[in-house]
Amino acid sequence: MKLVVAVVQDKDSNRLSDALVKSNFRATKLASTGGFLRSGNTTFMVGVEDQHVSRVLDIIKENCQSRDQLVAPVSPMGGNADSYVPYPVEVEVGGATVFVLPIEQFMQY
Ligand code: 2BA
Repeated sequence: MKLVVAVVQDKDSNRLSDALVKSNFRATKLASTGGFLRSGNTTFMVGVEDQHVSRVLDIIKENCQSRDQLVAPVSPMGGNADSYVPYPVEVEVGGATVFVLPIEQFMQY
């Protein structure tokens, strides 16, 4: 069994949830924040049998698109000045950042 952890953009999260449920995969959505943009994204945890991992990855690929995002400068007040970006920058975000981890044990009580 594997745990698929996928960080996706909020704009894709409902579509991805619907597609996973429709294909009978169980998933948990967590509200998360990107370390670089410091804006909200969504992290999916999908526990899945090994033989279904590639189907889950396909569903993620089909439902998450990459977008260019303009990042406004954020004041470092109260934060860490090391990561301060003093001018707007455009970055390409997504489609999805995916990790596949082995699961040692899976229990439901
Ligand atoms: P953020 O950390 O907010 O990053 C958003 C986008 O900013 C990234 O898109 C990338 O294009 C750019 N970016 C990130 N760090 C950068 C840096 N040090 N210098 C220049 N540009 C940088 P994605 O790569 O598609 O990542 C989307 C989100 O996925 C990330 O949001 C983060 O929440 C997650 N993520 C990406 N790589 C990860 C990793 N290795 N470990 C954990 N989470 C990761």
